[in-house]
Amino acid sequence: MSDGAWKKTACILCECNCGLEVMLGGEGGRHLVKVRGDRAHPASQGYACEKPHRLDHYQSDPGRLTSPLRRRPDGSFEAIGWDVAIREVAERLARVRDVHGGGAIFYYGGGGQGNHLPGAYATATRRALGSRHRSSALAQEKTGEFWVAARMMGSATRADFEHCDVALFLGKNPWHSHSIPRARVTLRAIAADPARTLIVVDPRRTETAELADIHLAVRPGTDAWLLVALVGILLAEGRIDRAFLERHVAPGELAAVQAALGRFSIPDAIARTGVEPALVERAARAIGGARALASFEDLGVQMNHHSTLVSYLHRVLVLLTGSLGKPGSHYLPATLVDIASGEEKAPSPVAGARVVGGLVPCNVVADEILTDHPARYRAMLVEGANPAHSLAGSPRMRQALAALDTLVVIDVALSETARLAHYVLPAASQFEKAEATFFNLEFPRNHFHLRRRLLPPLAGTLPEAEIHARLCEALGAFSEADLAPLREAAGQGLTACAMAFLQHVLPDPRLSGLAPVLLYRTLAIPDEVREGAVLLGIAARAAMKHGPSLARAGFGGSPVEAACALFERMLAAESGLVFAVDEWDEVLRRAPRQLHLALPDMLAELSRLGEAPPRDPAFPLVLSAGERRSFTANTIIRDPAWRKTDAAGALRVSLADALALGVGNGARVRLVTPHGAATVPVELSAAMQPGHVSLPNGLGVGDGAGPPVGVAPNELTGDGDRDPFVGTPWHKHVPARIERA
Ligand SMILES: Nc1nc2c(c(=O)[nH]1)N[C@H]1C(S)=C(S)[C@@H](COP(=O)(O)OP(=O)(O)OC[C@H]3O[C@@H](n4cnc5c(=O)[nH]c(N)nc54)[C@H](O)[C@@H]3O)O[C@H]1N2
Ligand SMILES: Nc1nc2c(c(=O)[nH]1)N[C@H]1C(S)=C(S)[C@@H](COP(=O)(O)OP(=O)(O)OC[C@H]3O[C@@H](n4cnc5c(=O)[nH]c(N)nc54)[C@H](O)[C@@H]3O)O[C@H]1N2
Ligand code: SF4
Ligand SMILES: [Mo]
Repeated sequence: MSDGAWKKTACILCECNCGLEVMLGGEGGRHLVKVRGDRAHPASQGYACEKPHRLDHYQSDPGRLTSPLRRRPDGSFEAIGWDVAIREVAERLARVRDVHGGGAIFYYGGGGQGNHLPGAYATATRRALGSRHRSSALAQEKTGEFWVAARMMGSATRADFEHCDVALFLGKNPWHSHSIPRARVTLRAIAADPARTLIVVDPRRTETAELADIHLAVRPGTDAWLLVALVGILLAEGRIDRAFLERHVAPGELAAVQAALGRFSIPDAIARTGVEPALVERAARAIGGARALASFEDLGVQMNHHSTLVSYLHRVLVLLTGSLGKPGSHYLPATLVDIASGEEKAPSPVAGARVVGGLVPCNVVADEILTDHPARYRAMLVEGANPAHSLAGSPRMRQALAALDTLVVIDVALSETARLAHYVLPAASQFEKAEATFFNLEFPRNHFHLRRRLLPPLAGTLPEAEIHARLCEALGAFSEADLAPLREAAGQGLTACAMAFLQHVLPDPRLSGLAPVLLYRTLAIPDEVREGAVLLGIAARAAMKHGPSLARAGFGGSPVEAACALFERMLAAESGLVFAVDEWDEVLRRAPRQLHLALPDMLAELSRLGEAPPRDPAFPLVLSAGERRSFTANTIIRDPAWRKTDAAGALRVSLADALALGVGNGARVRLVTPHGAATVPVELSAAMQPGHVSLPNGLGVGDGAGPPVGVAPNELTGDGDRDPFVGTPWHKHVPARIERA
């Protein structure tokens, strides 16, 4: 039964966060009994894939936590009250800070596919603790792209697939993984139009590749060679945008790239990819002849050999073809929060690893803990992430987490990481508080969606905003006197609040870092959007940075007026809103005046691209550990019953390999890598090429009582297998063999 009313929210299962309408019902009216796409959502416009219809498996998971937990000396957990939990967590973290300095307190997470507000509030707790080092999943996928993009065009770009005539997907299967709005609609439209060309680079014949005009089924791990060939052909045939290059790139840089690529033989490069030369040439000519090229690289190349080099060569292709700043090509969106910073910070304290965008490479986290180095991390706060499962080399990650003086986990479930914690703080679900993400990267109209709370928090849980406010209070980070000017303004309307914030909080270095919780504690806003308080500060920053874009979206006037108007609209717009409207010529104004085609470190890396290291004959196969499928969504939904298909998470194997091994569909095999072994059912797949096998992402989670369902991919990976520049893992290229079970 339901109350018959559709309520607005969004899907939390991938970064698209499609707008949804749901009906509540069932026991206590707390279940999501009906789900459909929300036509009023500015980006998804009613679109939804198959996954959110089963979102109640998230909301109503029987494993939801309902009390803070404290670890006993024997390793078991006891339930404790919130006051005790907050006091003891604050005391333990403060002790680490006082003895070893805030640098010893490491923060991981801050939100997943649907929830970024916790990370915003956590900045206050981190400030109160003096915590300097942090990371998140972005530092095991995107940091290489961010780092080269920042140096080449100022920032990472996105592309306008809706209006491109050539679409290129590198190591990405958007049919399942999405990442662009209404992916299947857009893919079908490109495929159906004879004037447009869809190019997919993937060893597998994916659902996206099935739709493609050109499928370049490279041998796993050879994308750098493919890009050398594609760029080489464009240069050799002069299919480059000279006018664009003359305007935006120093002439010496084109010459440097030409020289570096001129050292390669194109036929040899193509031969290494295993693709038919005529097909590579066709792709190069389509790219070189494009009116507008939109391209997207993802995990197939970013979690693979040469990942940073491939990110670089991909951008060389974009710049050579002038695919920046015109409709249908790449753009730099107006953002609310810059989640794609490629700025380099001080290296990590123990391993000395390169830190991009403030994120320590995930693959060195264990190295930063498992050492007697005085600057090692001794405490960790994990929130909305499950690193014991999601980061490379789970056994070593567990060892590292167990070596910490204090591990605090904020989660809705007793995740693999939470099970190792000293304290677990149960969060309200994403439908029991206001939530949002900063994954909004559209152009020329960019949107934002603050979803309102649909239900009161499950008894015993708290929204993260409240948890961080209480932690800051317990740490003595601010006093009632600090709140007084904001409290006083609260009675006089939003403009007064914004002015008080700008006058009393932002200029005071002690208070500015605490801004999120100060706003949360003082702004008078409805309960359904209470956790949106931090957005006033974010709107103020956006008004200062992107004033004209906001003004075109209807938020004009002085920065304070614009920020207040935007903030009010964020709170009111149940389906989300367009907060920025741009013009295409804005893109090249937003980028640095000089774009960079030649990065010396990447050209040096290119010159080292040579013979592949010999393969260990004990592991003749390449395992891609973590494929996105119809019913995978990281570890957001833990109950395997949510999967309509592939509940056990089969290992996809080519027909040739299955025949050679003598295994049929459904047979259980032992999958062995240098790092571990697992038993898994086989699915014979015509999409796989011989020598390549593929495991789904996000399986191998359980309630801790029985064995987990499916294989946890990182029991089979190791954190040493990583990119030399930014430390991203090589999960799509794990040496493996199959044994008959
Ligand atoms: N259904 C679903 N959607 C999701 C998610 C989910 O868990 N489930 N997760 C979300 C997240 S967090 C992310 S980061 C994105 C990731 O989205 P994608 O990167 O699209 O996802 P994957 O399936 O991991 O990898 C993409 C492709 O890389 C290919 N690949 C493997 N080896 C190689 C290679 O050597 N070269 C090339 N070119 N390709 C190779 C694989 O065959 C696969 O088809 O998906 C998001 N969307
Ligand atoms: N081998 C291999 N490993 C991979 C990948 C791969 O392809 N192969 N993919 C990687 C990628 S791209 C990513 S993005 C990561 C994802 O891995 P993580 O960043 O670790 O994120 P999730 O698995 O999404 O975990 C989300 C956690 O948040 C919890 N949660 C849900 N809602 C809330 C809430 O409202 N509040 C709080 N506090 N917690 C909540 C969930 O219970 C879950 O424990 O995995 C990575 N790991
Ligand atoms: S595309 Fe992503 S956000 Fe949209 S409905 Fe599917 S899983 Fe949810
Ligand atoms: Mo991801």
